Amino acid sequence: MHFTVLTIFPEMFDPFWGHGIVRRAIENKKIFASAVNIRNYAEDRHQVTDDRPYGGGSGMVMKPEPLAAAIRDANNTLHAAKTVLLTPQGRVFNQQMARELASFEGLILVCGRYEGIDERICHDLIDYEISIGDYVITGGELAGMIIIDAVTRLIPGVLGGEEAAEKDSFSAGLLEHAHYTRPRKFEGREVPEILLSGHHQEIEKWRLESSMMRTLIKRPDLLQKKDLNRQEQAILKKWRLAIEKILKFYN
Ligand code: 4GY
Repeated sequence: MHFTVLTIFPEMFDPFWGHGIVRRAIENKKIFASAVNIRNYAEDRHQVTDDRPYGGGSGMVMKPEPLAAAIRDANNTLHAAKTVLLTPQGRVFNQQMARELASFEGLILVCGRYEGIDERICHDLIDYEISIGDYVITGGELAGMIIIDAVTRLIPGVLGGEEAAEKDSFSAGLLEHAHYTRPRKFEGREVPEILLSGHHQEIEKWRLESSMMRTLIKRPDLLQKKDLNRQEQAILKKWRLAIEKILKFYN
């Protein structure tokens, strides 16, 4: 996978490329990543990338010419890449979209600043408009990092066998089970006994229960979307009944 980021702040990406799993993926040539300064494509002496909005008002808009030149150049270098604009007006990013993006050979991520980019860029040169959530940040760079991070860990060979992305319960539409490590007793609170037992089948059962219960309590919307197998249906029924009992007690 090739990532090219177009931004007026390419230095923001240096620490991102330089740490953790993203760094390892670059070192092992599982991903190729660069951040390119849109300013390099500005033709004027002062390399201006913004201008005042037509129709008036406060703030500045990113000029179309440098951005178009940058996108076209990236597209010529990265054959068959998809272009992604990070914007609160895009489709809200999720794991399924991460999987789709991971299937492409290259991604060109366009990071806006100021009040936004000239509308004609969005129409002509952008394949996907993606939002990382319903809030506004000061530029597309952090959003771009989130997309790259989520996509990178899905590239085959990026995670080790133990960490593998298919093992995430989120990829099965559930929240992760609870995790514990040493010590056995921390501030008076014990690790669940079953996790110390060495009964692998029982531990797997406990983890599925933990996943399902947490999803039911914290993110019931995820259960609505998910196809449940027999075992999962049984667990869910049990927890719903248990919750119902508690609620009855307090009524
Ligand atoms: N939310 N998801 C987001 C964002 C900032 C002005 C256009 C978001 O993806 N990007 O809030 N972006 C704005 C800042 C230019 C992007």
